[in-house]
Amino acid sequence: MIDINQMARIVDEAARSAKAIPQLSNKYSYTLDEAYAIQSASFQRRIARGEKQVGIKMGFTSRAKMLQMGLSDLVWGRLSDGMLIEDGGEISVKNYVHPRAEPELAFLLKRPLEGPVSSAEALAAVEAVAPAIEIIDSRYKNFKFSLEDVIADNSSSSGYLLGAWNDPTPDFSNLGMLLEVNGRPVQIGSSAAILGHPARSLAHAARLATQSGQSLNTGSIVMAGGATAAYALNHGDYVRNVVQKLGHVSFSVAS
Ligand code: OOG
Ligand code: MG
Repeated sequence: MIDINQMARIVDEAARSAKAIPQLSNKYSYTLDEAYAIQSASFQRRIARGEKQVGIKMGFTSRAKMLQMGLSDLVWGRLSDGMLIEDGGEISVKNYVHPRAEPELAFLLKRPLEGPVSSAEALAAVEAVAPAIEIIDSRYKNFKFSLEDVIADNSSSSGYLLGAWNDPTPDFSNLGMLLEVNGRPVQIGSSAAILGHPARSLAHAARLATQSGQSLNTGSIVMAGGATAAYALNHGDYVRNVVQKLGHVSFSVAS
Protein backbone atom coordinates (compact mmCIF):
# COMPACT_ATOMS: atom_id res chain seq x y z
CA MET A 1 0.00 0.00 0.00
CA ILE A 2 1.29 3.44 -0.87
CA ASP A 3 0.72 6.41 1.41
CA ILE A 4 -0.96 9.11 -0.70
CA ASN A 5 -0.46 11.87 1.90
CA GLN A 6 3.17 11.02 2.41
CA MET A 7 3.83 11.15 -1.34
CA ALA A 8 1.86 14.40 -1.62
CA ARG A 9 4.08 15.88 1.09
CA ILE A 10 7.21 14.85 -0.83
CA VAL A 11 6.19 16.59 -4.09
CA ASP A 12 4.77 19.63 -2.30
CA GLU A 13 7.93 20.13 -0.25
CA ALA A 14 10.11 19.68 -3.34
CA ALA A 15 8.10 22.47 -5.02
CA ARG A 16 8.28 24.75 -1.99
CA SER A 17 11.99 24.28 -1.41
CA ALA A 18 12.88 24.12 -5.15
CA LYS A 19 14.90 20.95 -4.52
CA ALA A 20 14.88 18.11 -7.03
CA ILE A 21 13.65 14.71 -5.87
CA PRO A 22 14.04 11.21 -7.35
CA GLN A 23 11.08 9.95 -9.34
CA LEU A 24 8.42 8.54 -7.01
CA SER A 25 8.15 5.52 -9.32
CA ASN A 26 11.75 4.55 -8.46
CA LYS A 27 10.53 3.57 -5.03
CA TYR A 28 6.76 3.10 -5.27
CA SER A 29 4.51 1.40 -7.75
CA TYR A 30 1.25 3.26 -8.19
CA THR A 31 -1.60 3.69 -10.67
CA LEU A 32 -2.81 6.69 -12.66
CA ASP A 33 -5.77 7.10 -10.31
CA GLU A 34 -3.40 7.09 -7.34
CA ALA A 35 -1.22 9.64 -9.16
CA TYR A 36 -4.19 12.01 -9.44
CA ALA A 37 -5.02 11.36 -5.78
CA ILE A 38 -1.46 12.40 -4.86
CA GLN A 39 -1.84 15.52 -7.04
CA SER A 40 -5.10 16.35 -5.30
CA ALA A 41 -3.63 15.85 -1.81
CA SER A 42 -0.60 17.92 -2.69
CA PHE A 43 -2.82 20.72 -4.03
CA GLN A 44 -4.88 20.54 -0.81
CA ARG A 45 -1.71 21.50 1.05
CA ARG A 46 -1.63 24.73 -1.03
CA ILE A 47 -5.30 25.32 -0.20
CA ALA A 48 -4.51 24.80 3.49
CA ARG A 49 -1.88 27.55 3.15
CA GLY A 50 -4.55 29.94 1.88
CA GLU A 51 -4.36 29.55 -1.91
CA LYS A 52 -7.51 29.13 -4.00
CA GLN A 53 -8.08 26.96 -7.05
CA VAL A 54 -8.81 29.05 -10.15
CA GLY A 55 -8.81 26.40 -12.86
CA ILE A 56 -6.85 23.65 -14.51
CA LYS A 57 -4.06 23.19 -17.04
CA MET A 58 -3.87 20.64 -19.80
CA GLY A 59 -0.62 18.98 -20.86
CA PHE A 60 0.68 16.99 -23.81
CA THR A 61 -1.92 18.47 -26.14
CA SER A 62 0.60 19.05 -28.95
CA ARG A 63 2.91 16.68 -30.85
CA ALA A 64 5.84 18.97 -30.06
CA LYS A 65 5.31 18.51 -26.31
CA MET A 66 4.71 14.76 -26.61
CA LEU A 67 7.94 14.36 -28.58
CA GLN A 68 9.95 16.56 -26.22
CA MET A 69 8.92 14.57 -23.13
CA GLY A 70 8.37 11.12 -24.68
CA LEU A 71 4.82 10.78 -23.33
CA SER A 72 1.67 10.89 -25.40
CA ASP A 73 -1.27 10.74 -22.99
CA LEU A 74 -3.14 13.90 -22.08
CA VAL A 75 -2.51 15.01 -18.52
CA TRP A 76 -4.01 17.79 -16.43
CA GLY A 77 -3.10 19.71 -13.32
CA ARG A 78 -4.54 22.26 -10.94
CA LEU A 79 -3.95 26.03 -10.99
CA SER A 80 -4.11 28.25 -7.91
CA ASP A 81 -4.25 32.02 -7.54
CA GLY A 82 -0.85 31.84 -5.86
CA MET A 83 0.70 30.42 -9.04
CA LEU A 84 -0.27 33.46 -11.13
CA ILE A 85 2.58 35.72 -12.24
CA GLU A 86 1.59 39.19 -13.40
CA ASP A 87 2.03 40.01 -17.08
CA GLY A 88 5.35 41.87 -17.33
CA GLY A 89 6.51 40.46 -13.99
CA GLU A 90 9.84 39.02 -12.95
CA ILE A 91 10.72 35.58 -11.62
CA SER A 92 13.87 34.32 -10.00
CA VAL A 93 15.35 30.95 -10.98
CA LYS A 94 16.24 30.27 -7.37
CA ASN A 95 12.56 29.63 -6.66
CA TYR A 96 12.52 26.78 -9.18
CA VAL A 97 14.39 23.55 -9.83
CA HIS A 98 14.83 23.91 -13.62
CA PRO A 99 12.02 26.09 -14.99
CA ARG A 100 10.83 26.08 -18.59
CA ALA A 101 8.36 28.31 -20.43
CA GLU A 102 5.64 27.21 -22.83
CA PRO A 103 3.61 29.36 -25.24
CA GLU A 104 -0.04 28.67 -24.52
CA LEU A 105 -3.58 30.02 -24.80
CA ALA A 106 -5.89 30.39 -21.81
CA PHE A 107 -9.67 30.25 -21.66
CA LEU A 108 -11.99 32.04 -19.25
CA LEU A 109 -15.38 30.36 -18.84
CA LYS A 110 -18.69 32.21 -18.82
CA ARG A 111 -20.63 29.14 -17.72
CA PRO A 112 -19.89 25.78 -16.13
CA LEU A 113 -18.69 22.90 -18.30
CA GLU A 114 -19.40 19.40 -17.16
CA GLY A 115 -18.83 15.87 -18.40
CA PRO A 116 -18.29 14.86 -22.00
CA VAL A 117 -18.86 17.89 -24.22
CA SER A 118 -18.10 18.53 -27.88
CA SER A 119 -15.54 21.15 -28.80
CA ALA A 120 -18.38 23.31 -30.13
CA GLU A 121 -20.10 23.12 -26.73
CA ALA A 122 -16.80 23.88 -25.02
CA LEU A 123 -16.26 26.90 -27.27
CA ALA A 124 -19.77 28.18 -26.53
CA ALA A 125 -18.87 28.31 -22.82
CA VAL A 126 -15.84 30.55 -23.42
CA GLU A 127 -16.07 34.13 -22.24
CA ALA A 128 -12.61 35.09 -23.49
CA VAL A 129 -9.30 33.75 -24.77
CA ALA A 130 -5.86 35.14 -23.92
CA PRO A 131 -2.24 34.62 -24.93
CA ALA A 132 -0.61 32.84 -22.01
CA ILE A 133 2.63 31.33 -20.80
CA GLU A 134 2.95 28.39 -18.49
CA ILE A 135 6.07 28.00 -16.36
CA ILE A 136 6.62 24.31 -15.83
CA ASP A 137 9.15 23.00 -13.37
CA SER A 138 9.28 19.28 -12.84
CA ARG A 139 10.33 18.55 -9.30
CA TYR A 140 12.08 15.39 -10.54
CA LYS A 141 15.82 15.25 -11.21
CA ASN A 142 16.79 15.94 -14.83
CA PHE A 143 13.15 16.76 -15.73
CA LYS A 144 12.59 12.98 -16.27
CA PHE A 145 9.45 11.18 -15.22
CA SER A 146 6.87 8.48 -15.92
CA LEU A 147 3.27 9.39 -16.69
CA GLU A 148 2.27 8.65 -13.07
CA ASP A 149 5.19 10.69 -11.71
CA VAL A 150 4.37 13.82 -13.72
CA ILE A 151 0.69 13.64 -12.78
CA ALA A 152 1.52 13.27 -9.08
CA ASP A 153 3.70 16.38 -9.47
CA ASN A 154 0.75 18.51 -10.66
CA SER A 155 1.75 17.89 -14.28
CA SER A 156 4.87 20.04 -13.68
CA SER A 157 2.79 23.18 -13.27
CA SER A 158 4.55 25.90 -11.36
CA GLY A 159 3.27 29.24 -12.64
CA TYR A 160 1.25 30.88 -15.38
CA LEU A 161 0.84 34.27 -17.01
CA LEU A 162 -2.25 35.65 -18.70
CA GLY A 163 -2.25 38.36 -21.37
CA ALA A 164 -5.25 40.52 -22.23
CA TRP A 165 -8.56 38.72 -22.67
CA ASN A 166 -9.99 38.70 -26.22
CA ASP A 167 -13.42 38.06 -27.63
CA PRO A 168 -13.40 34.35 -28.60
CA THR A 169 -15.76 34.77 -31.56
CA PRO A 170 -13.18 35.39 -34.31
CA ASP A 171 -11.61 32.08 -35.30
CA PHE A 172 -8.48 31.44 -33.21
CA SER A 173 -7.93 27.87 -34.38
CA ASN A 174 -4.86 28.57 -36.51
CA LEU A 175 -2.99 31.61 -35.20
CA GLY A 176 0.77 31.97 -35.28
CA MET A 177 2.39 31.66 -31.85
CA LEU A 178 5.91 32.89 -31.34
CA LEU A 179 7.96 32.37 -28.20
CA GLU A 180 10.67 35.02 -28.10
CA VAL A 181 13.62 35.32 -25.74
CA ASN A 182 15.44 38.63 -25.64
CA GLY A 183 13.78 39.54 -28.94
CA ARG A 184 14.79 36.36 -30.78
CA PRO A 185 12.38 33.59 -31.74
CA VAL A 186 13.12 30.35 -29.85
CA GLN A 187 9.93 28.44 -30.72
CA ILE A 188 7.46 29.04 -33.52
CA GLY A 189 4.11 27.30 -33.72
CA SER A 190 0.41 27.68 -34.26
CA SER A 191 -2.66 27.35 -32.09
CA ALA A 192 -3.65 24.54 -34.49
CA ALA A 193 -0.83 22.47 -32.96
CA ILE A 194 -3.03 22.17 -29.84
CA LEU A 195 -5.09 19.11 -30.78
CA GLY A 196 -5.98 20.67 -34.15
CA HIS A 197 -8.10 23.30 -32.34
CA PRO A 198 -7.52 24.60 -28.80
CA ALA A 199 -11.25 24.19 -28.03
CA ARG A 200 -10.63 20.42 -28.16
CA SER A 201 -8.27 20.81 -25.24
CA LEU A 202 -11.03 22.60 -23.32
CA ALA A 203 -13.50 19.80 -24.12
CA HIS A 204 -11.00 17.25 -22.76
CA ALA A 205 -10.46 19.43 -19.70
CA ALA A 206 -14.20 19.36 -18.98
CA ARG A 207 -14.37 15.59 -19.41
CA LEU A 208 -11.30 14.83 -17.30
CA ALA A 209 -12.17 17.30 -14.56
CA THR A 210 -15.68 15.88 -14.25
CA GLN A 211 -14.30 12.32 -14.13
CA SER A 212 -12.18 13.35 -11.16
CA GLY A 213 -15.03 15.07 -9.36
CA GLN A 214 -13.65 18.52 -10.15
CA SER A 215 -15.81 21.24 -11.63
CA LEU A 216 -15.17 23.86 -14.26
CA ASN A 217 -17.29 26.77 -13.11
CA THR A 218 -18.12 30.21 -14.37
CA GLY A 219 -14.88 32.15 -14.06
CA SER A 220 -12.62 29.08 -14.25
CA ILE A 221 -9.40 29.38 -16.22
CA VAL A 222 -8.17 26.56 -18.45
CA MET A 223 -4.69 26.51 -19.97
CA ALA A 224 -4.81 24.65 -23.30
CA GLY A 225 -1.25 23.24 -23.26
CA GLY A 226 2.00 24.22 -24.98
CA ALA A 227 1.79 24.73 -28.73
CA THR A 228 5.54 24.09 -29.08
CA ALA A 229 8.30 22.41 -27.11
CA ALA A 230 9.14 24.16 -23.84
CA TYR A 231 12.11 26.51 -23.51
CA ALA A 232 14.57 26.13 -20.58
CA LEU A 233 14.91 29.48 -18.79
CA ASN A 234 18.20 31.25 -18.03
CA HIS A 235 19.15 34.21 -15.85
CA GLY A 236 18.41 37.48 -17.62
CA ASP A 237 15.91 36.09 -20.15
CA TYR A 238 13.08 38.34 -21.28
CA VAL A 239 10.40 35.93 -22.52
CA ARG A 240 7.40 36.87 -24.62
CA ASN A 241 4.63 34.82 -26.21
CA VAL A 242 3.27 36.71 -29.21
CA VAL A 243 0.01 35.33 -30.58
CA GLN A 244 -1.23 36.58 -33.91
CA LYS A 245 -4.38 38.74 -33.47
CA LEU A 246 -4.62 38.05 -29.72
CA GLY A 247 -1.61 40.00 -28.45
CA HIS A 248 1.28 39.08 -26.21
CA VAL A 249 2.31 38.32 -22.66
CA SER A 250 5.79 38.49 -21.16
CA PHE A 251 8.00 38.17 -18.10
CA SER A 252 11.66 38.46 -17.19
CA VAL A 253 14.00 36.18 -15.34
CA ALA A 254 16.15 38.09 -12.84
CA SER A 255 19.84 38.09 -13.80
C1 OOG B 1 4.49 18.13 -18.32
C2 OOG B 1 3.53 19.27 -18.54
C3 OOG B 1 3.14 19.44 -20.01
C4 OOG B 1 2.05 21.06 -21.65
O1 OOG B 1 1.67 22.22 -21.86
O2 OOG B 1 2.11 20.20 -22.54
C5 OOG B 1 2.49 20.74 -20.27
C6 OOG B 1 5.91 18.49 -18.69
O3 OOG B 1 6.22 18.60 -19.87
O4 OOG B 1 6.73 18.61 -17.77
O5 OOG B 1 2.31 21.57 -19.42
MG1 MG C 1 1.79 23.56 -20.21
